[in-house]
Amino acid sequence: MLRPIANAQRDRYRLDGLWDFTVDVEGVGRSQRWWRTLPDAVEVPVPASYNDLFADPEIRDHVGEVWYQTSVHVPARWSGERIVLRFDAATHRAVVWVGEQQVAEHEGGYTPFEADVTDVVTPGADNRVTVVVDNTLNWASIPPGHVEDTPDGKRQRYHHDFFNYAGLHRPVWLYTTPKAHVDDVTVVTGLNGTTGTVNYEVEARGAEGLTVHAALRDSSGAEVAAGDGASGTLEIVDVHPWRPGEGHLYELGVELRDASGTSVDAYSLNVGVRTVAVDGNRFLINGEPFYFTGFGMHEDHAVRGKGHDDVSMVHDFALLDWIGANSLRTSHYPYAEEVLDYADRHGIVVIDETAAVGLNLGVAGGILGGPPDQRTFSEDTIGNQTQRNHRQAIRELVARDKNHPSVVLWSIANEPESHTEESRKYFQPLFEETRRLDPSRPVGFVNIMLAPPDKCVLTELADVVMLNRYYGWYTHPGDLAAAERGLEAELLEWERRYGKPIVMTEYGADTVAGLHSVTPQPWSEEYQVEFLEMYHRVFDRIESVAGEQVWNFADFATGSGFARVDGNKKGVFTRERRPKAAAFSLRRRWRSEK
Ligand code: BDP
Repeated sequence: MLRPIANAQRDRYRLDGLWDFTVDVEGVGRSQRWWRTLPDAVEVPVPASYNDLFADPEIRDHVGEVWYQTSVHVPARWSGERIVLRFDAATHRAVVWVGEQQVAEHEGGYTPFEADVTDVVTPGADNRVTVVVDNTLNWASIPPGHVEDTPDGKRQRYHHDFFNYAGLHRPVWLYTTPKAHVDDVTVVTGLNGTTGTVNYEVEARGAEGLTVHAALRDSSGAEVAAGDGASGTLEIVDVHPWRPGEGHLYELGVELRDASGTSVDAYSLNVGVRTVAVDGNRFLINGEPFYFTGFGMHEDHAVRGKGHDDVSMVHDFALLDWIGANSLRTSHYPYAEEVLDYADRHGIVVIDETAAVGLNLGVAGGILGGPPDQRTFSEDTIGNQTQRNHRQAIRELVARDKNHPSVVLWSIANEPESHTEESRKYFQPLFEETRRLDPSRPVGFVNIMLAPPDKCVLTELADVVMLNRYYGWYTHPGDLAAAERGLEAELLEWERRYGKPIVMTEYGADTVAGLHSVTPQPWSEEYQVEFLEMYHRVFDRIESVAGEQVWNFADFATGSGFARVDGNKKGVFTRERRPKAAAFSLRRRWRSEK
């Protein structure tokens, strides 16, 4: 799905700002047709999570629907154009009305959706847009969860370890295209010595009789290659590749032209020419071994929750640069498209993850020990409908992110149950689907410590072994010598059995900033430093380790639990992005040695 752009043929508005907002506490909004008027509305900012805006637990912990409404003036000059309303994200599902008419419905909280509203809006007038957003997680949703009816009301339960922020987290757009328009572009790049190749494929709508022209320009605007036809290969002589640390980009412009050569529609996107491959136990970018350094992150900030904002994004990337990180994982859901654009431009490597987290009833709130009597995969829990939604989430992720050079690896789930026959049955078709959708990138999933090398039945389906391990925290807390032995033995076993690259996608220790200890004790800054250094000694002894991503970049909000003090404290930075001692130790390692 292409992002809205503005050029000679297209226009766009961002509908960000204050919208009217009502929490549907009684669940009556739909029957009372709140798309007409929202009763007792307050104002909320879009984009943002709504949970922490008000000093009100009823809003913060609401389970169910909330309503957003705004009015947008559609310019008269837009009449005759195709007009589209796009939501970059509505967490976790939404229904949209323009005026009286329902125009869109979407399941899944982290991928965009849009509606052609050409015949619904009135150009030259104000038009009412209403969205109902539902934060409920059920057994079929991605991520899954379930709602408990208690004497005190509904309670949302889930098996992942971050707060269930909800709302309109990302920009909302009203944009135009010509009626005959470019609907999708897919780009796959290659390198052959000093020549770069860009395979492109254009899908157009309403474009009978029109031809496609494609041209690549370098950063000075000079054309370096061009071709005609809805698909083709463009060659760049003396190519400047995209590579980690250097986000060199070309611009691909595609045009629909009529018989006289006039441009009817045009679309352009950034292209980084690079290759990705797995060769034995090495992860290759442009044919060269790549070692991931960096973090699993979260879209998480005080007050705005998961709301995207460029200020925080630029600052987070500045800290990644400061510390010497070359990569990140979008744990545990697709991040805002702005983040991937930024990573493209700055040469940051991305492991792109779906929101399939918590598909594991052996875990509760990120911690081992869920309800013992329930099976993860069953008709009453995670079943066929979940799998359908999961497949759809993968489709939407690949459709959205396939053209980003920064994305080098798909992660189709975080820490699912992966040691049972049922898990194999659930996941095998999803691996196949991901490869079918994008044969150009490796595919993996993130393995949990409950499924060691001799028990995991999914790793053989993956190109890369991605592991989250907590030796020295959830096992052997405070005993780093025993932790070191356990970690090394396990990694050697993964290496021996699979011969694939191993990326440690999580390792970390909760740390209270400012808590110090002469002998390194868990929760102290000194312990976090020694813990990470122990892991690094082990990684440096094992040839197949192809990357290290610390859990987590920053402290983040979670649901309530006795092991979470004001959230998860495994950040190397605090939630306000102040460094803990570990930040300096990582910086020494990543900026000098790695
Ligand atoms: C892992 C999860 C991550 C948690 C982390 C932790 O992947 O989301 O936050 O553990 O417990 O299980 O800190």
